Amino acid sequence: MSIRIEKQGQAMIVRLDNPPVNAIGHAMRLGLRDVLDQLDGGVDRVVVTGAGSAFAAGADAREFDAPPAEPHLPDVIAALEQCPVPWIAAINGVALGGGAEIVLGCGYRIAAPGAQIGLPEVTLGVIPGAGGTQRLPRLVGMKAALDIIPQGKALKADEALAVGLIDQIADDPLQAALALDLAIVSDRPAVSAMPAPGRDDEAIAAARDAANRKMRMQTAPQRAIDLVALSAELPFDDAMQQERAAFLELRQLDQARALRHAFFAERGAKAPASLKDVAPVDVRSAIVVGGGTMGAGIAYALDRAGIAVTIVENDQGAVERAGVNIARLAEAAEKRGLMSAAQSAEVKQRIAVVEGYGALPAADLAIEAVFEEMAVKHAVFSALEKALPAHAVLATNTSYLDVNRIAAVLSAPSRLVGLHFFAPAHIMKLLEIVEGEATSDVALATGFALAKRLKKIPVLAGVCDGFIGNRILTRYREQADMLLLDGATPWEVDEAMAAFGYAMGPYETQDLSGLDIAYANRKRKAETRDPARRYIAIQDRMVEQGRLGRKTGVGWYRYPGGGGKVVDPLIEDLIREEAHFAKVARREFSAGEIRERLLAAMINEAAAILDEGIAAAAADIDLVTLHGYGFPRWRGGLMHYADTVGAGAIHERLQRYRKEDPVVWRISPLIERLAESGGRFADVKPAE
Ligand code: T1G
Repeated sequence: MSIRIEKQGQAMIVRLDNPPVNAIGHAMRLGLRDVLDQLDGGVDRVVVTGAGSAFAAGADAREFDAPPAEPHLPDVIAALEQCPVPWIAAINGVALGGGAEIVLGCGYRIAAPGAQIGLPEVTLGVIPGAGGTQRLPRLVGMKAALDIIPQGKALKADEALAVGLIDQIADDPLQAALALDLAIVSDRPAVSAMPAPGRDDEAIAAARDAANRKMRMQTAPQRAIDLVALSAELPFDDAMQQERAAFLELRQLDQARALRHAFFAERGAKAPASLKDVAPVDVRSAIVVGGGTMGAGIAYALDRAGIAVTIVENDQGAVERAGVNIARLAEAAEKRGLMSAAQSAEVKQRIAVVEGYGALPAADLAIEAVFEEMAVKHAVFSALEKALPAHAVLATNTSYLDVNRIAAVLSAPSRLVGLHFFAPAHIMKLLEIVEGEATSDVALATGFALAKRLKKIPVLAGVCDGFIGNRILTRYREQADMLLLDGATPWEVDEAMAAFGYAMGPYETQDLSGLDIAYANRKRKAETRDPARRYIAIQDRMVEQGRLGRKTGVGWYRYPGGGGKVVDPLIEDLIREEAHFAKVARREFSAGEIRERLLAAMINEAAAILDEGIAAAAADIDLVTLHGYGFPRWRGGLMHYADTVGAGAIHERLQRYRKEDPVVWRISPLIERLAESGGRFADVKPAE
């Protein structure tokens, strides 16, 4: 029943017990109601606590697609709040969402020092639906409640004590609850009976502004603010009805469905079932070849995961530069309070940087992050194969070179796997794990085990140009450039995609990363480019004019200093000139059409990636677009969004575009099949 009951003297201990994190499902609500129904005179207190490391992770979000089943959590909490026997919360671990709302319904709240209490419902596109919007402001005041709920914050125990959310911190909250003098509890009103907070228009306005900035275009945070504000206006029971109605409405909206999808997709990102009996290499020591930005970031991430790491560079100057890069990362972490000065010094001292392969430790894993040139990669792997023990897994961080061709230089190509990190490697959670034709199960399993240790989100990718993310990005950028030639401006494109939910459009993003990277990529592919495919040379001309983006102070935009950007009429002239050479009759594009075309181009490419088996599932493509390419999280990822549009509607758009250019708009057969069958990308199974 997800509840375990234990009598100790006159106390009844109720353990919320639904491993692994005590999500509050129907069974637990029934169990709590049974406790309330069966309480007899022999009990002077009920202590509610969590089994295992969590108190409760909140309502079971897997139930949100089904009709609500009684008893509803707000009713259970109201009953425990009004229970003649006082309920005391012994908060042993995370108490989130409905877990925190149970705590708010209790008469006294004791937390362990490491506990966290919070109401993160807005991160799932809903609002606290079991009294949180009404009890929290009564307990901690309007301002503190508006700082917690609209951004889905969780407070550490000391922070919760400081705002009055809990009454006490104890090493053993259960024992403290059992020993509590009940007079303290009986003398105080239930939280719902506490005086309503005063209205605080300034705090409300500040909360709305913060939500507009940090949770732009999201519905739930604004609705949460409405409800918290209501706690100053309406009697508790009336406001509770509005809270309930809002929760039931929000949980069925696209945004909540998308955020739930993202939440569960992230937790489903694990090694494929085929590897379940494969023992990965136990990585205790690793080599990173290349101490540039990426290599240093990877080395730093490995060190933070407790792996002994040595960076290899090929001359003394590069060794020193690598040391500087590591120092920069450690000092930045120290500045942000993520580590002490002593810890920062230890990192700098612990991460070794050596010249050449002469005296490497017997590492279990090597990751190269060197120049994207096949000959350079081959030299590195030949040297690694000689220098490391035979069990060591060899990994390439290449963004787009052919992993099979890289592996061909090895006498044992099965040792090689692609580990495509995203910059900054110690922060970005996405890790594309690329399976070459020869990659062994052990090498692959080692990649997934490493992702888990680094707390990254692993996505299995097959070998193709750009794997999953960069292949989609290439189509996104190509289609955007075509819109420029045909009549749009870079700023119209950026504004259109910002209005879709991206923090930044494609052109402002390119200015950030630098136009020279894509330029080199286009040059690399020049000989194999399909002559029948329309080619846009705007960016080539920009790079050749030295307009590389922020790093040169001018790219698509001009950056006059001070961080701002301004549009640059010279770019419009350059685009018009290219259109003239291409004999293109330019026209206006609405923001809607810009969005439709760019998204259709990405979805079409993603469908091909899925159909070819480069990605194993649509949800994997969602994780890549969410965690590597800035796709708005409240849209759930590219393929989740595509399913909200529907394959049929996408197919119609592609058919229209194909009339203009049958090469660029060749329609993925998967989209044609789904349009025909009415199926969803989410249900596409990996090709056998
Ligand atoms: N519902 C269903 N399953 C959940 C869950 C939840 N709320 N939280 C976790 N799980 C599953 C998760 O999918 C995974 O499953 C396993 O538990 C371990 O999770 C009425 C409406 C608590 C900080 O938003 O933030 O309450 O992969 O890998 O890293 O007002 O889970 O093992 O099959 O994340 O230790 C509000 C969501 C809900 C908190 C633990 N609560 N959870 O992190 O483990 S809405 C939340 C988390 C609500 C009320 C409202 C984290 C965690 P599997 P995990 P973790």
